[in-house]
Amino acid sequence: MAKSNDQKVLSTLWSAGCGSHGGCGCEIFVKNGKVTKVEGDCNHPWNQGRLCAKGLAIREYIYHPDRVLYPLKRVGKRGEGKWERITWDEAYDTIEKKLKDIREKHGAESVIFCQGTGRDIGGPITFLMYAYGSPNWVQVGLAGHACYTPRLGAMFATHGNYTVADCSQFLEKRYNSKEWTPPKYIIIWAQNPAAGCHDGFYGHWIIDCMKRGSKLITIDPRSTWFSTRSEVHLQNRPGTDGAIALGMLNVIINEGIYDKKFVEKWCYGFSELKKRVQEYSPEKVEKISGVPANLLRKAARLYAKNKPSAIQWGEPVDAMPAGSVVAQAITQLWSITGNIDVPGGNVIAKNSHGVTTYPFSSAELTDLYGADLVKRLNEKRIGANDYPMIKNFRGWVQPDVLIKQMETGKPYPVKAAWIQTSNILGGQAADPKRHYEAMKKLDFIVAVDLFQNPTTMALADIFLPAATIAEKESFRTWWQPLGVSVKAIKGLGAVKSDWEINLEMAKRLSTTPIKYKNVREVIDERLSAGKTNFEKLKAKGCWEFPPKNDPSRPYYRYERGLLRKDGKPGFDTPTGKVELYATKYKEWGLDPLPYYEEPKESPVATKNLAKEYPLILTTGRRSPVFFHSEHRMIPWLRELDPVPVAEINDEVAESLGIKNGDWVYVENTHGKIKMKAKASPICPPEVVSVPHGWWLPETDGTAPNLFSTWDHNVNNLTSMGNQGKSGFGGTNYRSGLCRVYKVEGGKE
Ligand SMILES: Nc1nc2c(c(=O)[nH]1)N[C@H]1C(S)=C(S)[C@@H](COP(=O)(O)OP(=O)(O)OC[C@H]3O[C@@H](n4cnc5c(=O)[nH]c(N)nc54)[C@H](O)[C@@H]3O)O[C@H]1N2
Ligand SMILES: Nc1nc2c(c(=O)[nH]1)N[C@H]1C(S)=C(S)[C@@H](COP(=O)(O)OP(=O)(O)OC[C@H]3O[C@@H](n4cnc5c(=O)[nH]c(N)nc54)[C@H](O)[C@@H]3O)O[C@H]1N2
Ligand SMILES: [Mo]
Repeated sequence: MAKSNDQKVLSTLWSAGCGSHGGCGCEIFVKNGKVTKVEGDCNHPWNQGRLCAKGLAIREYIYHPDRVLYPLKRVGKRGEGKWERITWDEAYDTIEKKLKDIREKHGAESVIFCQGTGRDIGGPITFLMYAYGSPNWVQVGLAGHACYTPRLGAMFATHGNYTVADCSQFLEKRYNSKEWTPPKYIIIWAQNPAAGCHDGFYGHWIIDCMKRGSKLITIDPRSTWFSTRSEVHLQNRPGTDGAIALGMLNVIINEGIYDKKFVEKWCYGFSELKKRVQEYSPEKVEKISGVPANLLRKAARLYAKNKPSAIQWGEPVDAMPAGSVVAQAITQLWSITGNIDVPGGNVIAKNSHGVTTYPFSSAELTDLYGADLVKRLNEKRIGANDYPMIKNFRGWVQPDVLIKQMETGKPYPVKAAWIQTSNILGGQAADPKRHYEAMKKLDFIVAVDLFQNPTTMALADIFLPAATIAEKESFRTWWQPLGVSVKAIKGLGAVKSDWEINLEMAKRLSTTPIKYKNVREVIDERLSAGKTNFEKLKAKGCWEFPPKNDPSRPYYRYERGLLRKDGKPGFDTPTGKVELYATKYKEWGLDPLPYYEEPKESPVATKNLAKEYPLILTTGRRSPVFFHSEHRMIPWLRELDPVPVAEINDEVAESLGIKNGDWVYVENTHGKIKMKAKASPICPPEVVSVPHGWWLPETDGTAPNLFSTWDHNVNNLTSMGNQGKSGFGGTNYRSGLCRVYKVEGGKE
């Protein structure tokens, strides 16, 4: 876009730098080996030249004076902040020796491999973990595994594949594609796509659809940019979305406005579902959720009667009591209306060209490391034996079980942690103090990051410096298109890419030989499943859509036999149909039909507590300029969002003597944190909305201050152990109780 004499490198943005769920095509401008600026690539079909503030600010991230550029060894006590620069050889040797000793004495399973959200890390971290022989791959402290996995699990069980609102993102000509049509209605459910890229979905796509006629329905306790442009806004009490979905199903089924042909031919268990939803009349749902029955009816009718229509949903669904059950109910809306894998409906999303980064499938794992390892992994994985859905769906540890196991040492002790791309204490974990106490006792902790943060300062013994996206080669298969990231500059200092680090460690720790000589060989082998390689993709501008008739291209794949291994028409489920009655849930000892479950802490469930803590706390409102706890040190971004802000209803604020801009405490039974109040009608009277991941990199990083994380991280008000029956959901990230009052003196 901009005229420049600098060398222009096309690439695909992902971590590290912009943070984000990534995938934007970008132009990295380079002069004398230095990045001068980053812009969006107009030719990339996903972002079409646009780039978020985090992407535009990557230069400030790469050259930030606080970036750690050399491996460090802790020389003082944990948290003292005393570090010594070491060579990579010393770092690798130390880690190799420690981890081998631990494996010998306690078994490989006693080492946990910890990541944060997707980013660019799933591939390298599982690769290393399996090479070492541990089954314990985890987002530490992500209570109830409340991000994405509950929704994925529900979709896997009910229709065998993931779906997403169809904004033409799977077609290279995008909005001009002949086979695509815009959704008539888009329901934006528990998500604010104006604030961030969500699981490979961009907010501006919705605006592009609106320009082409799409209308909106929003389901969100707060007002958002989208809700104010919606025909219907269902402003529910946080955590009651399961009831909303069941109420909408009730209306659609009882009024006979579902897609009868689709249900008859492609759905299993309709009569059982019909019976179940009778328990959820709109009037009953009004009592639970606060949403007027007639508004609920209106939303259900608009969605069902206008085909095609789509639903786009967010993380609060995962964090509901029984997240996988709420997700199941929502999937049934697009199923019974026949809005699945149709243009403008909920389209099935697959990894482009069938290329996967992670998790390596059991078949691949067996080829790589042998059948014994795979068998042993499943036996030892933390939480897998407690929760059949954890065992049978994805290779994660159950984090609520993990924290107990770290504390008790039962059934076996956790001895060490490899933390890569996660700020456990400063953003990810519920109840970070509990995690701090438990992890402080581990024998050995490695952190791979780019900056010191509360977790690395408090816990790490060795800090390994990772490369930014401009300093490494990588690839991206997450939904589509297939993309590669190109190394635009030489890494600063001694930084290495996550793949480089993990490949080297895997070679040292694996019990069987690792065949890859370098990272490029790993990347090319992964890409070979798509009959392409790194250089070919780079030459094409860094991205490519799958060829015609590839199963990863839409639409109507269930009719064309492109979803099942046996090549027969139908869905990839035991019955070959969309399972409204989920036989897999039944097999796992769960209710095969959806139901409503009240949050564990709420004005209804804990009436007495609500007298003391009368407001409902919902946390984790995304900021468009930060990715979780990242970016607080980046000047351009911090200027746009300088302090943590609690949104509170203006009339409630007035009644509490709180003015816009006052410093307030948000407090509950777990503790209190400090935020600046934003008094406005954004939140309804009963709700307070607080962002997560706040720490102040400009303050003292050593313990006990740890960059002020105890003062501002809202997770100090959350807890572990509220998971649903499946092991998923049921946390209090998105609905708990609190009170708010002014900080005396009003100062920071
Ligand atoms: N209260 C509350 N808490 C929440 C949430 C909420 O809604 N409310 N949301 C939860 C959710 S959904 C999630 S997914 C988690 C996310 O939690 P995390 O993914 O752990 O997010 P961050 O806290 O930003 O920590 C990421 C760390 O990785 C580093 N990093 C970034 N990119 C790279 C890279 O490429 N390589 C390496 N080696 N390091 C990198 C960053 O510098 C940072 O220190 O937080 C959860 N926490
Ligand atoms: N810029 C940026 N983008 C991000 C992230 C980031 O940190 N920064 N994080 C990424 C990650 S890992 C994730 S998981 C996603 C998460 O993204 P989302 O979960 O979609 O988070 P938000 O975009 O904050 O939208 C949540 C919306 O749900 C509403 N909400 C809160 N509680 C409830 C409830 O009980 N019911 C309903 N119906 N609505 C509720 C909130 O008011 C808010 O408007 O974002 C991803 N994208
Ligand atoms: Mo997430």
